[in-house]
Amino acid sequence: MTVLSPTAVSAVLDRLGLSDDNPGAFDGAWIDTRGPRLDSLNPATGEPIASVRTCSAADYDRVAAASVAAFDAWRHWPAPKRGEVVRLLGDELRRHKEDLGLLVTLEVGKVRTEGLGEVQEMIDMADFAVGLSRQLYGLSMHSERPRHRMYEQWHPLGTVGVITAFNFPVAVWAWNAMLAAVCGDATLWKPSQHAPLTALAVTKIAERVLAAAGAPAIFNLVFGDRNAVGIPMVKDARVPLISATGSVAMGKQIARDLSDRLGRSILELGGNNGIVVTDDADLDLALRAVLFAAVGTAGQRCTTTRRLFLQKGIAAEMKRRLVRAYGTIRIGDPAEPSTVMGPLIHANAVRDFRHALEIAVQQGGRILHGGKVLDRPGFFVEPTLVEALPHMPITCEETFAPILYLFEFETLDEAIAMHNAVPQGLSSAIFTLDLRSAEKFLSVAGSDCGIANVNIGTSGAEIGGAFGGEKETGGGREAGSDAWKAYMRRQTCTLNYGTDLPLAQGVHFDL
Ligand code: UN1
Repeated sequence: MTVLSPTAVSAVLDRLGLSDDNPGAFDGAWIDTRGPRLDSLNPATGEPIASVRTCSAADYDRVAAASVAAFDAWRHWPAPKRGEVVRLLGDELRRHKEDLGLLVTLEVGKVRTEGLGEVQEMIDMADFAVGLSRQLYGLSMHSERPRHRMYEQWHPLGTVGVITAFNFPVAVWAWNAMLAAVCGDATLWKPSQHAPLTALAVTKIAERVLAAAGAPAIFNLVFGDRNAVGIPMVKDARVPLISATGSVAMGKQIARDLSDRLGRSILELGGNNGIVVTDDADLDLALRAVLFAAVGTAGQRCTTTRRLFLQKGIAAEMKRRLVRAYGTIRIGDPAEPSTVMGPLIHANAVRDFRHALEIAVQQGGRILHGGKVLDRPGFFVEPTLVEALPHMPITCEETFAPILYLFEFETLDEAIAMHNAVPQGLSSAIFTLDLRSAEKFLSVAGSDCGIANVNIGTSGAEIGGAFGGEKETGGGREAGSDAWKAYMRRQTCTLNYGTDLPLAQGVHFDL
């Protein structure tokens, strides 16, 4: 059951230009692709919403060629003019925020506010990229040679292959596509198999904006599985950069394939994020942050908090509060505005949840709350708290579900060592009111993650910072700060305006 009637759902699909049977590729025109049809399911009901035709390898090839041609034209547009097109795209996304947000809820099960947040993240990225279009700065250097000038400049790179996951079905595309667009690149998007409709809807909006602006079709889409689309794209020498979000196993495969052709990558892979709570922490704040970070999005963010380290003095109290709060989480229809936690994405995710808990118990873990799959249609589970022992192997793995492992510690050094003792390195946080503890956590002897926070949780990063992580998270950085540099090629230029030819390093080459 969902609060959205079938008529309401069809109205949203209509307004976003989606039909019962949608084409799965856009290269400037919507292509009648040749791969099998795939239903997009509503994870809250298990029922199909609409279907999309997937691409064959030949379809991929055609779209990639068109994308390269679009890049060829687009790169000559001045960057601020490219920014103007991105500004129009941001405006159009604002106009469709409600419908797109609802579609995110329908297709991937995010609760309403998170579905809308996803669209807001695209809008924020558009705004950021517009400003950036006038700030693609290079440095100038003082040459060691007389009457020489040295500087660097940034040129467009090419077509960027963007592989996104179901959990941020459009925001992560925007992280890449908005930057790529102002940098003068085209994007070739392979959306998640579980979220094709939101990708189609966004591409249709982008299509209209590009056409109205007289811009080349730089936002391309290829919907299909790894064999038809993913692998050909990663191996395609026409695509100089692959930006991929997904599992560590997927990232390793991509890295291997790219190394064969020395292609570039931005990898955003698994997280296993921890929060440290010290004895002096503001426990009210810590509790609220842990709830959002561990239970929000049903535990399906790469930034989800999966491990909680509690100092001995507050551990019992925090556990009591957590168990009480977990008991009040409203699980259910994500389209219902009061729901806090929606479903997992599919049946396999439910199986992984069960499996991880079985192993956790075998390894000595004790379930304090939750652990069950809900007996209702769709893919719902209980948010779960597990008292864990240090070094339980399952706690070193990322299970994409709302399971939070609880550990205790005595000293901050011990907490940091436990925190860092996992292969992933995405996001981390400490709750403390002590300046020394906070600074230690942020210091070189502290968290080894790409993101480290004080008195806020591990998830829900703003777009203004560079997003990404270390170790098996893959090392990539997307969104804000200077992440744009990955989407351009740097050229170092030395210009001689004199009449002599002095050599660098004092070398003489006299004939
Ligand atoms: C992801 O889960 O792939 O920081 C990205 C966050 C979001 C992005 C998560 N802004 O939680």
